[in-house]
Amino acid sequence: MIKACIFDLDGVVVYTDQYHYQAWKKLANHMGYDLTPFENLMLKGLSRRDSLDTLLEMKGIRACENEKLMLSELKNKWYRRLLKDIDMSAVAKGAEDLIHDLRSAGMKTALASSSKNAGIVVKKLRLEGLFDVIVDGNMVSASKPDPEIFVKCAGMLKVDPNKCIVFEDAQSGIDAAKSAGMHTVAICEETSLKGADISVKTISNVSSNEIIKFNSN
Ligand code: B16
Ligand code: MG
Repeated sequence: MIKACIFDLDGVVVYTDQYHYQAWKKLANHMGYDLTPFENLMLKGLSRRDSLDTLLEMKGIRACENEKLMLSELKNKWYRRLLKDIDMSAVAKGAEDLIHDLRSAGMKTALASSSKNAGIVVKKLRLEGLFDVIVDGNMVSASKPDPEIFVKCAGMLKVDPNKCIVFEDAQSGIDAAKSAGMHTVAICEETSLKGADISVKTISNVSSNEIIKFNSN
């Protein structure tokens, strides 16, 4: 039986993945390149710095440490600007109901986001009450696909990793959850993610009963 549900933030609970994409695309344009939605899949779920390194490598751009710092600050400035107008319409349809249903059934819930801006989003949209534990990019040293963030959540919730199920929209997140020994639900509109136990197009397609009855053994 599953005892804890761990949710990614960007692209799962809120549609901020679109804002991250817009900001990365603007940065790519700033450097004279484009970034397609398909190329953006490689960046999803990674920390800001790992995303930047992936983007630079993808486009064959060399940059020194200072330039990388400047570029990642620029991307963050643009991302934060997009966050200014964020409101409840950015919350994924069905996310709050699903989390309420799972909590009513006795599940513990956690948020595990690589984003250092997760706190701003959670506070602005008043989502704190949905989670027993919140772990973000400021609290880990290695980002997804490293399992650290999920292992940390399980430890704070005091639940065995094998009794946890992770909801993710990025391949790096599915890989991280698998490495942590957890079960996975892939939320992915365009393409399928490899290795997930359950796959749905949006979080509104997740059945709380399926999660509650999921056989974790
Ligand atoms: P920041 P998640 C991740 O959040 C995003 O998927 C990823 O696109 C972003 O680069 C990363 O956070 C870092 O975000 O620049 O705000 O620290 O999907 O793990 O909730
Ligand atoms: Mg995500």
